Amino acid sequence: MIELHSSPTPNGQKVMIMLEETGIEWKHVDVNIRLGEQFAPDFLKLSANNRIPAIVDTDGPGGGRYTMMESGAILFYLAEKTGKFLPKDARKRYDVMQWLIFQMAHVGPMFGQANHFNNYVKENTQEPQTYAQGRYNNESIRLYRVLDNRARDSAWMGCDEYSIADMAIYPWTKMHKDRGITEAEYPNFMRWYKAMEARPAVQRNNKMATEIRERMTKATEGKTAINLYDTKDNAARLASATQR
Ligand SMILES: N[C@@H](CCC(=O)N[C@@H](CS)C(=O)NCC(=O)O)C(=O)O
Repeated sequence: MIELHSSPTPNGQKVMIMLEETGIEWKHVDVNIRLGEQFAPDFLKLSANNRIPAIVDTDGPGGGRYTMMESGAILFYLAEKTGKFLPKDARKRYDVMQWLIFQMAHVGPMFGQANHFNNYVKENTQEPQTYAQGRYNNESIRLYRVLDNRARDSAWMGCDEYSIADMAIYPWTKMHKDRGITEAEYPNFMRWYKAMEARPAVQRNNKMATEIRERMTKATEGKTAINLYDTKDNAARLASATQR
């Protein structure tokens, strides 16, 4: 049984999609990052970097509990454990690795920074971060072009088979309309995106993500949400949660 300690952000959802696709027994353990639950000492034992997602496999390698952080590593782990969505053929396997790591190294960090500065500016109108916004939004658009080119040359992002690379990329691209990505200009990306949305496991993920988000919003009512924009605050929270 896999416990997913997480929040339904893109990094959380990619693991949810994999769990739904494989049909493995799993459950979601809510870690409400708006309430700072990622700094709780018990969660830090699973994820030293105080970030979701983390998993606990109650039947890990060699038997017994095994815990993991980092969503990309978790996808490789689940693919190897179940023998699904990471091709055995060497060329396809390495292609999938490249595109999954492309997501981890570029799509996630750049889209994440673009979201961060766009939202920061919305909530702190007195100090617009125009340079940072421009840098990360422009880089995000360039990355959509890379994805469109890849979808022009390959049925799926990793290789000619659906794989963990697609699951890693998809949740990050859900906000493509807000970035001005259109079917006319990015037809190959949109072909792939629609193929993703047609998958029952992806549809189940999207429904679950909404339900979990609603549950977490309810849990936040009447409580003070933490300021995720202030890294000094986060350092102080982490320092108080961890002992050397
Ligand atoms: N490279 C990590 C990134 C994880 C990450 O940034 N998680 C975010 C949510 S998507 C988080 O936990 N944020 C909480 C915080 O910043 O305190 C992964 O892919 O697992």
